[in-house]
Amino acid sequence: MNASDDEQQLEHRVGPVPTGEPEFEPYHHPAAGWGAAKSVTKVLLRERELVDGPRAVMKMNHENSGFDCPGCAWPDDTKGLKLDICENGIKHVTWEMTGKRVGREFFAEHTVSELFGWSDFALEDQGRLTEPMAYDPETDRYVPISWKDAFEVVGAALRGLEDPNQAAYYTSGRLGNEATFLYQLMARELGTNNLPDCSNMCHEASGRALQASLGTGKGTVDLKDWEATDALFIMGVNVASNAPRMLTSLVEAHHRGAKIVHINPMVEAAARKAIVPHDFMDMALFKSTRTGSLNLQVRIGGDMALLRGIAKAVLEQAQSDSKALDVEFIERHTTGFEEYKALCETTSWEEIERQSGIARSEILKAARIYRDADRSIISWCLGVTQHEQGVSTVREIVNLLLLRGNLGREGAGPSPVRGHSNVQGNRTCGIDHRPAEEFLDRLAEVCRIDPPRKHGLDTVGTLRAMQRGEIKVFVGMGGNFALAVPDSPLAYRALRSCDLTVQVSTKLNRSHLVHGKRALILPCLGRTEKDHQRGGLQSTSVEDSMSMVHLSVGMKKPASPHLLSEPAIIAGMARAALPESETPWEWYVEDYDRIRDTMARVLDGFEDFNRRVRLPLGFRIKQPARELVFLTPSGRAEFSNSPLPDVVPEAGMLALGTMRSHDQWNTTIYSDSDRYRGVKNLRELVFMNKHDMRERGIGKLKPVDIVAHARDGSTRSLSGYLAIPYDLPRGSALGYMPEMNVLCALGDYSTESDQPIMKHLKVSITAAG
Ligand SMILES: Nc1nc2c(c(=O)[nH]1)N[C@H]1C(S)=C(S)[C@@H](COP(=O)(O)OP(=O)(O)OC[C@H]3O[C@@H](n4cnc5c(=O)[nH]c(N)nc54)[C@H](O)[C@@H]3O)O[C@H]1N2
Ligand SMILES: Nc1nc2c(c(=O)[nH]1)N[C@H]1C(S)=C(S)[C@@H](COP(=O)(O)OP(=O)(O)OC[C@H]3O[C@@H](n4cnc5c(=O)[nH]c(N)nc54)[C@H](O)[C@@H]3O)O[C@H]1N2
Ligand SMILES: [Mo]
Repeated sequence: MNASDDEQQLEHRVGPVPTGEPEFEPYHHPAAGWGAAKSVTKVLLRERELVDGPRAVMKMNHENSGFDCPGCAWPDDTKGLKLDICENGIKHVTWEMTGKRVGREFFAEHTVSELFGWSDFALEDQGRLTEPMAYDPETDRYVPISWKDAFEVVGAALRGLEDPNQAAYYTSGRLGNEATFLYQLMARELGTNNLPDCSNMCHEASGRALQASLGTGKGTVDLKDWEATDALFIMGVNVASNAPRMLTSLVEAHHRGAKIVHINPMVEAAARKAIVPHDFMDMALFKSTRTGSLNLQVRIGGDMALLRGIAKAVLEQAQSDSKALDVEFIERHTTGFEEYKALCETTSWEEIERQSGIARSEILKAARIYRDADRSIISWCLGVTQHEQGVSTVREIVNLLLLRGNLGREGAGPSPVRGHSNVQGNRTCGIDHRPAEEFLDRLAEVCRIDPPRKHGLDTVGTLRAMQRGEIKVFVGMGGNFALAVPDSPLAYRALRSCDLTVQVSTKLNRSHLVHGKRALILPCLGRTEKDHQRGGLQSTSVEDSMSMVHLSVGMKKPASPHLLSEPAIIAGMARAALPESETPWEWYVEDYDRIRDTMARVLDGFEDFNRRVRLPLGFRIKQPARELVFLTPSGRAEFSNSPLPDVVPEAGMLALGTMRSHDQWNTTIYSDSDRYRGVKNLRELVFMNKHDMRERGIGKLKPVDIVAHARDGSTRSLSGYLAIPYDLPRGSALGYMPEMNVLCALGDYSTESDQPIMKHLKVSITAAG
């Protein structure tokens, strides 16, 4: 690639070329409902899937038949009866099932340099990849390669490394459990724990915080708890767009009389009212339900102060109200309460109001709801985690829950909303750059390998190592690493410095065009497709946000006869890299039950895996914290006591968060509209408070320059973005990923979680010069 590397703007569009003028009108309709239905029809038409699309949707997320919706990690309806679907799940599935194909003729027609100039939307819009391709530097084109030769290219490169740590193996959270297990086995048999994954960018903070506080790195509640709770606190998640099936739970909760508190700088669509997507009577009657009791528009990064305020209020209440705290629970199950109480007392209300951006009277309302609820659930996503203080904030969530014994009983507990459909399963099944010793011991014993003990690289670590020239081979098992990671120009340079980049993918994306000296595209089956191996039709398992593991079986004819399954591709690479390996790679791929039998012996909670995963709703992985068993050093749930960070922007500066629009799936863009936020034909925008705009002389839909100031003093900028006056706290601004990844400095990752700080950039915004 010869595109200029020094520019900070992305050198290509991400979204489609707009078909009309940018528009913005605040949205006042309920979430889901007919707007969603219309949007689905448009996508089905575009993907030429009007026949198969609806049929597939009927098969999605059904009790022990059909495939797991790859759209998100929200659990399936416990009753297993309803059609549990949503607009964005349908879009996501039809995106995979598209009738369009990108074959060898396409690659013969276009050089990689030319394709690099295309938008990311246009790249994926070409359809499904059909056969393995290798980069030919002579012609700057991808040319067909046989599977055998492709595996040999990978094998030779890996065998040729001086040190196995010169390779990194990235996982995106779509990968099923069986492939995940084989993938980490391959990396570790080769001798490295370099297993960066997308979770390093989303819920690393949640895992570390829950582990430290409760000894289990996952949420403790399930859907039954959601159905039983009295109060829901929904923090930093755009429910209607990113976890739409949660809308059903919110509507049910409201009907039951439960209170729902939304904590978000934006009043997102789900914080007002919703129409249950699969409730056809409600749809027909336009009957919407309120899904919010209280909105707290916290400033960016202000969640920890807000939580501290609620805790402070509950502790104050306890002076005159013997039921405000669950004293018995605190005494029996926790440690560190006195210190935390003292910390809450010394944190002043002025400080809490200033740091959260919320008036004390509003915080007291939330505290009242929390105090009056017998059972509370606190749920969160990226608005909480992608910050410097992500771990401390999640621990503060747990602190608040512990005060009233909201743990280990029905209807109560922490409930992180995970991202990719199997990102939680990936970690459970061994994708961890900091693996536990006990896990490695079991792996060594059962698989008879000698796994490395030294910790490996995560996502940020991999990019830094590439920058230093220490990574020669990069394998991307799904995802779109180049576009998803921070500091795009640096990331592009880093990837281009590799000797070999390998992408296992379903669709053409940026990571195929930002490549090493040699490069391979290895196309795989999607989750909706039939996976036939010697042992017959195979299924794979996935784990949802609430630790339920169940089977997913494809039902569609593969997009091309040349596709291989992910387990088969991993086995092919592993055999080529490890010709002498005693691991029965080929035998595993013949029948995934065999992989599961090995997993049952290695992984905690997977005993009798093959039988239990075939139970009607699968099985739930044991959650010690749920049973009030705390695998912490003290054997108790541990209160944390971190000081509040200073998150108030300096004079003239703003805090900028990067997030998704309604019509995108991470780096996959469906359109340039964001329906629930009232935006049309525009992605290159920044949402701002209207006073912040006026102060800077910026008009509605007028162009601005954005300069991000990194910790090391360097700056990154974007120009020509259009400002949208939005109901936001002063000092807070928001815009879209992945475009805004150019503003995220690689060095700006959380010292608590190593997660890139994607929700809190320090920026100055001025009217375009
Ligand atoms: N349709 C669809 N579904 C998806 C995805 C997708 O791209 N499209 N992505 C999947 C993945 S991988 C993930 S990780 C999840 C992501 O799901 P979300 O966490 O909902 O993702 P974002 O769009 O980044 O939204 C962040 C939300 O946090 C709010 N926010 C920003 N800063 C703060 C803050 O400081 N405090 C608080 N309280 N809130 C803040 C924003 O206003 C926004 O509502 O969704 C998953 N599901
Ligand atoms: N600035 C900023 N950056 C962010 C975020 C943010 O909030 N702000 N969020 C971060 C988060 S939470 C995440 S999870 C990452 C997302 O990072 P990734 O998971 O790396 O990216 P995706 O966009 O989900 O990957 C899309 C690609 O996956 C491939 N794919 C789809 N289905 C399959 C399949 O079944 N198998 C295989 N092998 N490939 C498949 C397709 O080729 C598609 O192009 O982005 C992160 N980046
Ligand atoms: Mo994610």
